[in-house]
Amino acid sequence: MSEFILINCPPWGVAMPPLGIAYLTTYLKAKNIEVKISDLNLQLYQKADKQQIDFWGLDTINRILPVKIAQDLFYSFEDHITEFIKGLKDYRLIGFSANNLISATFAGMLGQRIRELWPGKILILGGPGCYHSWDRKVVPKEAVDFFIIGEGEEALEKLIQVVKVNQDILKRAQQIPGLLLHRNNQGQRFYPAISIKDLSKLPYPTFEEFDLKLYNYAESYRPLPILISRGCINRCSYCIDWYMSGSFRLRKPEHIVAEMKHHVEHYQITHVEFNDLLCNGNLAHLEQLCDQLIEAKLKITWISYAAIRKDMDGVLLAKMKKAGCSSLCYGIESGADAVLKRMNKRYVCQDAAELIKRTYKAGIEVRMNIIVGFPGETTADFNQTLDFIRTNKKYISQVTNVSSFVLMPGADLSIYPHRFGIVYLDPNDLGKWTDENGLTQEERNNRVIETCQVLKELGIRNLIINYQKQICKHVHNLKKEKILSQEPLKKTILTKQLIVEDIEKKDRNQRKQRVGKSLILFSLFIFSLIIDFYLIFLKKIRGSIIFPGN
Ligand code: B12
Ligand code: SF4
Repeated sequence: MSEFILINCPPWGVAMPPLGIAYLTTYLKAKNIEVKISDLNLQLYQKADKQQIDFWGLDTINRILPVKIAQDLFYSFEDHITEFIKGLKDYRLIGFSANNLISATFAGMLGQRIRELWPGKILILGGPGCYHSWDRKVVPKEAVDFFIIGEGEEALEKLIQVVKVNQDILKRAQQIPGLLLHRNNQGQRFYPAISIKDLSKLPYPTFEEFDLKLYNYAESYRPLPILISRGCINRCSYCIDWYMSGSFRLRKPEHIVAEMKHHVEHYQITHVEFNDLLCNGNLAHLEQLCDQLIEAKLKITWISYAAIRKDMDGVLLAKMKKAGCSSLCYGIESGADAVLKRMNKRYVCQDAAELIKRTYKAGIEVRMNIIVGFPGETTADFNQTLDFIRTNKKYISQVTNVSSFVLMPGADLSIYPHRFGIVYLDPNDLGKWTDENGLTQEERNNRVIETCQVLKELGIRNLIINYQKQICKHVHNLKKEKILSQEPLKKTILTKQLIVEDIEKKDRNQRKQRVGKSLILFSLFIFSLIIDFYLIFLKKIRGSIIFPGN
């Protein structure tokens, strides 16, 4: 029996197995380390009643009330969780995987319960949900011994080796790049993990530990997730993914094709979803991949996110279609060039319009995402977005995500709010901000509603709507059903305060660094002036600088 277990914490998608844990288990297996997995997310989802299902609703995963939602989720499944914890008795090391702030909070609560029962267990937390310092603050000290920040394969392997040796665990663990002490952190020096250079050397996930029958969109659509790359080539001002995912790296096409072949042969799948941030970061690579997929004659279709690129021509798109690409979701985000510029997008609306037309003509379904209420977005800009949809409706099959803009801590917009005209209305609430035009959350919500109405009128599908009122409605529903825990909201507010403090601290540090640099430059300038004057003086009294006396 294995001594190690990895647990996928809710809420997360349930239509496909979690790729993070899948990568970790296959990697460890290749290193002869046996690890168990448990998808608690899926287990709770399967037990959920009509009201509880709401916790997995895409639009409930919002930063505004993460602690509250995690508490409600935890307490409403308490009996099942208690039983689940009993089953963890024999594991020495328990790893939680958290994809967002709610699941990180949930993992913290789970860790606390486990600690009460078995104080000696080694508890760790990894995944995007604990990447940032402000996210980690929702996890109590006693709940987790270590965080693993960023890619987990190498750090987890090293930690398990240390645990196996069972000597000086704390001392040795803190040397591991990517590992951060939490419970016993007394000023540890953290060494960030270096992104894995050659992704083709990582064994691809084989999903042997998962019961794949349990994950499904529908009987006819049973995809598996894969990655053809990690990282992103772009640097959008509102985004945190590009730096969380490390530098942009690609897997060799033959390695990707081998993975797809494996899935077809072992699981008879006919669909794959690329979980990449974008599939068209490197067009030459994408073309090679398509060539090899066509040659492999896999009866498989795939979908992916993609960025708007002027240089993505019809020939490549036709090849992608032939290679099985059935749908591309473009993060177009706005129909106004002024807004795209603020977003640091590398295209103008015309480029987006032309690319979706080419995509449609190649027979690939076009999906897109939209953000409304971006700082600085005027009513005229917003109307341009609606016009963009109207003008291009023929080509758009789905607007996957309509979001009211959310300030993500860590994004350029949050670090440099003044550059984007952002004014915080309440220092305790990051959700409350306005811009130079006085844009309110109500207006942002109204723009979401208006967009959805236009989509409805045009007959364009819309999958996810993110706006803040949804959250209130969700909490209100829970209150009505009396499953809302009685915990005060204090902790939520505290989290937001910590987020604000963190950003302010970061800002202060950056200011200090800037002042330091300016001081050094100024001193160098003064020093060079002194030398100049000295040389002039020397020349005056001796006639020459180099050969005195000449
Ligand atoms: C694909 C994807 C989805 C898919 C998921 C499908 C699926 N089941 O696989 C879909 C479209 C459903 C989705 C939905 C959402 N997503 Co999403 N998604 C992603 C994306 C692009 C990739 C995830 C992935 O597969 N990564 C590949 C694997 C290999 O990487 P990984 O999971 O990070 O795991 C590695 C490390 O983190 C670490 N690790 C992970 N777990 C553990 C555990 C331990 C113990 C250790 C040691 C290490 C470790 O090691 C792993 C291997 O290196 C990420 C972006 C990103 N950069 O991560 C966003 C992301 C995770 N999603 C995010 C969000 C917000 C959402 C939504 C809420 C969006 C929305 N409102 O619509 C929903 C929520 C879904 C739900 N119902 O719960 C955020 C989370 C932000 C945060 N920190 O809070 C991210 C980071 C993107 C973002 N910045 O907005 N998403
Ligand atoms: S293209 Fe997408 S993942 Fe890349 S920086 Fe922009 S928003 Fe982030």
